Amino acid sequence: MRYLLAVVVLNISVLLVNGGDGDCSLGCWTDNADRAIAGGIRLNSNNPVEDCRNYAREQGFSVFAVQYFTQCFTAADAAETYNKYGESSGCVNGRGGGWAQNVYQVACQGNILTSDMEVNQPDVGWNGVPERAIDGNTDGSYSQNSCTHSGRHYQNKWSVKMDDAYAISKVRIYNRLDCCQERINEVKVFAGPVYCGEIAYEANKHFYDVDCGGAVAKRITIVNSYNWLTLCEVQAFGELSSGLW
Ligand SMILES: [Ca+2]
Repeated sequence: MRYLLAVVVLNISVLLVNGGDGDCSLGCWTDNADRAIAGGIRLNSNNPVEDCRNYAREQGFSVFAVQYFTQCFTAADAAETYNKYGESSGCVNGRGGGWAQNVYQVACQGNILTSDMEVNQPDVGWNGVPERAIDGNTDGSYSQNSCTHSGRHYQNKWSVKMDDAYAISKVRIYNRLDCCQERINEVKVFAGPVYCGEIAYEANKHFYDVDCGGAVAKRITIVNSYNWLTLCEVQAFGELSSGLW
């Protein structure tokens, strides 16, 4: 049972990476004439993900899907039914396909971090200033001036302070790709004081997602113990928290 659960969790995380916009997606799922999401096509649009999200939000629904490139599906119980016919590999560019639908969460806000936030990095080397990790550019080539760089110290840190408290679902870190990729191994992520997890290095992997489980925080801190710390981009996902933090 524990093994089965692990497989399911693994599959979901893979789908989150591959399903459309990566941040708000629940993956690509099969549909048929007896619709997985009841209610039929709600609208057709050339900008279907945004328009369908807005429509679903107006209705008070939590989940919607885009199918066949322009079609919007949503329903009050979409979150319970969207996966009833199993996974599909037929989705293209986040807009689904024939009998294949990209499913999204309505409330997902995308990347919380913005380039005007306050960042901190005690040690800077090779002009790798901390602002580079939130400049909106995920390029993994150091020559593009969009990756941070520290010297080699114990407990190398980078942090960002958000304007409000968020329940952090996950933090995404884009690694450098032109050199020295392995330095990202065992980099640890914290949401406020809560330890979220650490990165296990894989060759040529551009980004890593670390699950923070909804920890409420105003600050995200990334720590590399005795190695150079380079972050080509940091993104965070979650919901604005109404808690008193
Ligand atoms: Ca960057």
